[in-house]
Amino acid sequence: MIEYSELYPCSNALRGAVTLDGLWKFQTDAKGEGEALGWRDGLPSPISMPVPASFSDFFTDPKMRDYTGDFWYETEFFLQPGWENRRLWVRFGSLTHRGRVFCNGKELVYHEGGFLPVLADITDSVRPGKPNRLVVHLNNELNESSLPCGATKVMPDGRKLAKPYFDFYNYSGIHRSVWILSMPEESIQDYSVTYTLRGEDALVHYSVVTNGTNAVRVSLQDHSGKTVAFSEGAEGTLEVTKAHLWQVRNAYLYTIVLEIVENDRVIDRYQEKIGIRTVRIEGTQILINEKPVYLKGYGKHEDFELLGRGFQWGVAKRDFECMKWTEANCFRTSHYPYAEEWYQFADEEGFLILDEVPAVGMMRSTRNFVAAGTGQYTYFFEAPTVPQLLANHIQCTEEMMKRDKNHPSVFAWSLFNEPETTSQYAYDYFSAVFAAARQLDPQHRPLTGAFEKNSQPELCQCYPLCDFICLNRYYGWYISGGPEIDEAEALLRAELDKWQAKNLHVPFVFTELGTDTLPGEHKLPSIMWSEEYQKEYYEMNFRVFDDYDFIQGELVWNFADFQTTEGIMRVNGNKKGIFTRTRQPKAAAFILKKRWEER
Ligand code: CKX
Repeated sequence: MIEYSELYPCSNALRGAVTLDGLWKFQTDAKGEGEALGWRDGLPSPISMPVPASFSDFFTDPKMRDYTGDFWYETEFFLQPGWENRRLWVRFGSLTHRGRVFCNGKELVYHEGGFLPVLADITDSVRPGKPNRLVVHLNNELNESSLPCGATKVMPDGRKLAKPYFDFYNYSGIHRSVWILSMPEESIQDYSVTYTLRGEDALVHYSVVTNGTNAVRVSLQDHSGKTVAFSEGAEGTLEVTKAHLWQVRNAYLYTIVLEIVENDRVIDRYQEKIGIRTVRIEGTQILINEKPVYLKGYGKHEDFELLGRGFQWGVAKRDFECMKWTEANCFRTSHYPYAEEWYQFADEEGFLILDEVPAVGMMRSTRNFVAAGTGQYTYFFEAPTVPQLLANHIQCTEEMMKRDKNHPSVFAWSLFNEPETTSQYAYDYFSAVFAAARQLDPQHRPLTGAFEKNSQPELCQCYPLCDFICLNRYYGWYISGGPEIDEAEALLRAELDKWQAKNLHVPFVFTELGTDTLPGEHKLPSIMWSEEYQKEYYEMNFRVFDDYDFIQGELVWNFADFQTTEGIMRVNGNKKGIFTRTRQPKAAAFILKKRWEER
């Protein structure tokens, strides 16, 4: 279990939070000798590097852009006045893919996994009134027990190169904000909420974890700041009369205020926005607040020009505006948990999130998308790295659920993307992942994962583990594309008929479908890669979906063009975006907009 608090930084009269975002020092360490040479005490010849951002796309030298191995970041900070006798933490939104943190030369924490927060208690390492040196030692190599999976190739000159088993660039660095947090000695560590709807009213069941024994009290404020419910005790229920529900694309957020009270004095306070809503699956329907919802939206990436995977509020804002313009209501955090700010934004905008762990690349192929799209078979789970992979997978799932559990936007958890699922090994592996995950979410949200073409109804061993079934299918692109699109339609219908014949009575959601499309490429009649073909492909797929009532959602691939590893199948990245990488619509965007406005 994680001993530290994953709560998002919050500041008020009792808690402080300041970011260290800005220009840091940076140095690569190709020989991995920085540790022995004492770089924890300061980098010998650094260059400057923006945080948060991936380092890759700032460089003009390809060897620096594709740098794989150890690298270091460093910055300096002062404590704020009044922070001398406080408990102090440093919090990284993520360190990709693994990192070790040092404060004034003292090693504080090592964390594996590049997409979830890393925290270290710096209380005993900092010097009030003096500059404090924060150094981070990172590594971005891929292997078959890392999430995501891949390999690291050593070139004849000794240089390392990432060989992802996945179709997105191996962006690395400090991608999310870094915070120094000041907290009281006795503090709120965690909280969970679950909901019951009772006619017009709602019950908010809460439980609060602190690191002390003093009393806890909890209140709920409405949009205007008025307290509408109050309760005492670390566990309890807030009764909200005439509750405003958090609805899809019509969000209402309350603020929950948690306090620790010692002798009538409040010694810690944590406040966060929450939304009252329920999630349930009934037969083939996904119910939010007991009403069926059809998922309309996208698989996304954290990806943008120059910044790579670095979080930027401006990019998030534009993405939500574009998604709303098409009347989308949902996105999948393919293929890793995103920066927490995405979830806060989705909470406000009423978007549903299918939250995904970085369990991608679980097929031994560096052109995995081809294997996955065409149904080529590759074993994976028989490999000897499995015990460590499984441990990492469960740890990631646990950290993601702990971090994201209170967001109303998160309606379900995706525990994998396109692994090999047809062997007994795969079943054993995923049974362990699902069993662990079932214990973790206080709201018991549905669990699923995205299945690729190999995972056919007669072969897949793992779909029974899922509460609803997500299909990534490319009939008309990887299979029977262009002039063979009629055949593609027949093949898609044939597969759906087989699923239907199984009478599973669960919802199915398409979590990927799409065609690479070069913006501005026009052709009449259409050919593959043209904007016209992207439209025709979607029209065909949507026509089929509408004939199967167990299909309860369509998350198209991808929201926007995104960067990948170079190769003969990718022209400066994956071009399946409905929007370009700079977020301008391709012609198919208007097809989606029309369809989703009417659905
Ligand atoms: N699915 C058939 C995983 C995504 C890829 C996508 C693609 C594949 C398709 C597999 O990460 O980008 O090839 O476009």
